[in-house]
Amino acid sequence: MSTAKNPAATLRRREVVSALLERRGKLLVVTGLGSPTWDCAAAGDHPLTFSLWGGMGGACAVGLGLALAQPSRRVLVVTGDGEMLMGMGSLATIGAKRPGNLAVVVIDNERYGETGMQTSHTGQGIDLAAVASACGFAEARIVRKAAEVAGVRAAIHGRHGPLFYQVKVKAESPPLVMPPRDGAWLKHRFRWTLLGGGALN
Ligand SMILES: Cc1ncc(C[n+]2csc(CCOP(=O)(O)OP(=O)(O)O)c2C)c(N)n1
Repeated sequence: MSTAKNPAATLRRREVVSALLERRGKLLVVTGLGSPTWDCAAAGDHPLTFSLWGGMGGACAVGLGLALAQPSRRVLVVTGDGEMLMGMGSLATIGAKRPGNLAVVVIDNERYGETGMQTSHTGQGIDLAAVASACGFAEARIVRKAAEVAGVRAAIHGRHGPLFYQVKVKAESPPLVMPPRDGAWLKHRFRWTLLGGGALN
């Protein structure tokens, strides 16, 4: 739904995600299922990316747990508006725990892209950034312009959180780029890289 308050999106999801993951350093990344996972894989497979292949609604909860367990590391959740809507209660829990090292980026195409581009709630005026703001996030806003993306990346690495960015993107389906598929292997690789080999004993 394009209105004066909600103009047609111009940002392209792959460009946004690859810019956000540029020079990511020690950043820990959790990806919401479907298209946001393909976007992150397209930016390059990485041992410190934990991809959720099917757990819809769980990305923010996993990111919160990670942020609490690893307070000296920055944690980024990259997810979709549909996935975020399913896990909306996690925003309240993040607001209650207020992890300063957690950022959430919602790639908002206003659609359930993966299952046929059905209009989601954000396409009918529901403002997830306002929900995050009401839940006490340190910063929560909608992002529409390419010029804002570098600032979001800088905030992910340095600003005291929790942070929430709802990035309005065009509804498009770029070519699938999939990360490794085995969930147990992904978890072990992540833990090994983060904690060292002893963590797997
Ligand atoms: C519990 C559950 N319900 C439904 C699905 C099917 N499903 C997979 S991806 C998806 C849509 C995700 O939409 P969104 O998070 O907005 O991502 P997009 O692909 O639009 O970027 C759905 C409904 C699922 N995997 N799990």
